[in-house]
Amino acid sequence: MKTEQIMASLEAKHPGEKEYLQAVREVLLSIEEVYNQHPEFEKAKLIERLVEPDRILTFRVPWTDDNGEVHVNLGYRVQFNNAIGPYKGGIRFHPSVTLSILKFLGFEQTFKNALTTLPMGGAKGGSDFAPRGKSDAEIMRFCQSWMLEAHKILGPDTDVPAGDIGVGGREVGYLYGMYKKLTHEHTGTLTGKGREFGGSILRPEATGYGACYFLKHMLDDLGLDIKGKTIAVSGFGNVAWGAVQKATQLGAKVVTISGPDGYIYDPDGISGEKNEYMLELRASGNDIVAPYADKYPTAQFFPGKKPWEVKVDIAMPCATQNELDETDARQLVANGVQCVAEVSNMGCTAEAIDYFIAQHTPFGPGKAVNSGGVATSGLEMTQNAMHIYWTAQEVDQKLHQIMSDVHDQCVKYGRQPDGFINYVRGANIAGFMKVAHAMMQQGII
Ligand code: 2IT
Repeated sequence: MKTEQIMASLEAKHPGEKEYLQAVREVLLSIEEVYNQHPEFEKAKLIERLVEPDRILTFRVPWTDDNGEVHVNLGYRVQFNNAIGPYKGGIRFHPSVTLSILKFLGFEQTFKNALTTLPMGGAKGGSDFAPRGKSDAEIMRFCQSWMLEAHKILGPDTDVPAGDIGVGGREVGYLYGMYKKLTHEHTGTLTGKGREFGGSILRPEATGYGACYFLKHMLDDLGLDIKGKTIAVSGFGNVAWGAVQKATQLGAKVVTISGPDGYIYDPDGISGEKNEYMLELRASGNDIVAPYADKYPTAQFFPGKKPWEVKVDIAMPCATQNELDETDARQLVANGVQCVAEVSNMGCTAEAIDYFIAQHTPFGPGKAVNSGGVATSGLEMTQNAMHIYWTAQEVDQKLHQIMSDVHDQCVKYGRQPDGFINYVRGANIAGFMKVAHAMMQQGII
């Protein structure tokens, strides 16, 4: 495989799809060496088949606001790869959503899902709809309209969506309600559902919890203890909330959260009631964190800035793609950061990751660190298929085991002769090898 040659051809075919091209390049560069040890992969044009999604559904999503005005958004479902199981991956509602972003997310999801050890293929979907400031009734009508089109290609053994940015328990409920009405079935075709109708009790916390379990393994390997460590978290959504809760339980102190308006620095630590207040801020629909500093006088609000300028032991980006760049990486390293666990999908730019690795700063990539979210979705699928219910304790125990297995796979493929673990390489190779072997056994399709 010649990465540059494949990239040139992809750039020509998909000009301007910068996030998608960024995600593909990162994976190709790290698997090139193992790929070249398998001439049968090259002969089967494995990479050429793997970098293009199986199919993409794009559609128009018309909806009516509370004043009777009609709006039209774009809807998508990118079914990327189902070599190891039914398509699986979240739905994102955000004005920044483009086909490029959903293709990058679907591509990443394919490898992430392979890492979870569960049989799930990769997909992603969503819309450029902006939930900010919308009423509950508007959100419901939008979700219903999205599903009216998308349900045609979904199914419990075909394609199982879940939440992502802008899609939480409320939206999954509305989406599932319409899916059920249209198909006359109750087979659990979405995950992240309410626990009253088949949802996993731990799904809301799972991404953040899993990220902290992974972080703990990273620290264990370094001979460090999470207890007493200070952590900078970005974002203030579901994922940040779960990460803050678990990190605090494990004895760390989270000192930042952030929103599109800036970041909050709270040297006393964000925990307990303060962490729950974060959910209130989110539910307000305004998408700002500034009010935190009005409510809690120990905290300071830094408008328009990112939390990576704060001196901390650990950084956990939990917001969105490319939220941490090389300048931020340099600042964190200069301030003595000991470990970076990327929780958002592609939260760090390629330059930031290269810098961390060059400095031998342990860096866990999103597809490994945040895989506990989709893994718990996989457990929800199992519960639904078996018509059973697992307790929080049972789910947490399984999640623990999965994160430990994901970490082991990263170590297996990422440990360098000098002992440093290149988690990016480890996660990409482990995820790729599983998908590659599955594709090889299924022929040219
Ligand atoms: O990025 C992700 O892994 C998710 N948004 C969760 C996907 C899922 O199907 O639970």
